[in-house]
Amino acid sequence: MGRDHRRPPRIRPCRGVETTTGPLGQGIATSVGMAIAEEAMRAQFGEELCQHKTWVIAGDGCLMEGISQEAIGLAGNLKLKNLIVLWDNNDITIDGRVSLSDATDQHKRFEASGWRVLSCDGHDAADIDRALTDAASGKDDRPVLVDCKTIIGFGAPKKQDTSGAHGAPLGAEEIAAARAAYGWEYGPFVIPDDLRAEWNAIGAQGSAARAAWNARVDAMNGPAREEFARRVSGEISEKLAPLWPH
Ligand SMILES: Cc1ncc(C[n+]2csc(CCOP(=O)(O)OP(=O)(O)O)c2C)c(N)n1
Repeated sequence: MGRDHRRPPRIRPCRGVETTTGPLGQGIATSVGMAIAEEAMRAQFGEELCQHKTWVIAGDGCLMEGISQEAIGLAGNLKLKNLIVLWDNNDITIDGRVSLSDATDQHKRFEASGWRVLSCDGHDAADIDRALTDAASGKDDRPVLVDCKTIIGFGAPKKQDTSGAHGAPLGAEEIAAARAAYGWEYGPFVIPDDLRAEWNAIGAQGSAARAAWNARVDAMNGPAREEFARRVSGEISEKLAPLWPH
């Protein structure tokens, strides 16, 4: 969540992502707000209509910003059990290794703030699946940090695990070597048909649940339905509207 610190958070930058942020620290703070909204909606409209996880991908930089502590502390205190943060723990920032500027033990920090902490190998799909299944199981009422150990620029022989892979193109030579390391034989932006079919099948897994949810929303009546629709659409309430900058 650290693309461009001059730009404000972006709403729905692509399908499946609700927000991204350039300013480090704002992403994790926004996600705590989203998880609070989920709790509030569930309390008011019930689990049949509101019961979802807030999934976050955050880098070292997001966790280094001061504001992240206020957000993490609030999430732990409020027991936001449906908040799951995947920490891209690659040990690299824009200027070099994290250890240049920070020696925080993030596991102890999150645990001290009331979070559950899990770990996985961020390059091993089966291990990621294990950790995410555990994180989503709702074993207790704490928000969850999943420490995903990763290598930035994985596969690029000279630039991997360095800040050289952070924000600049890898260059033709490194790209060719990384493709060879992965055994990836397709051209740029080509998605092979079999992989596309598998992804589409995974995407379709939730369609029955979605249709059932739509039916439950359609079955709502009266002012509750109007209020639910307004909130989901993001329209500001009459009470708040006068206070909102235009
Ligand atoms: C508040 C703020 N300060 C500074 C920056 C500039 N900046 C962009 S990326 C970055 C480092 C981010 O490191 P990390 O989150 O570890 O990302 P990775 O190197 O793993 O891609 C910095 C300092 C920013 N985006 N926001």
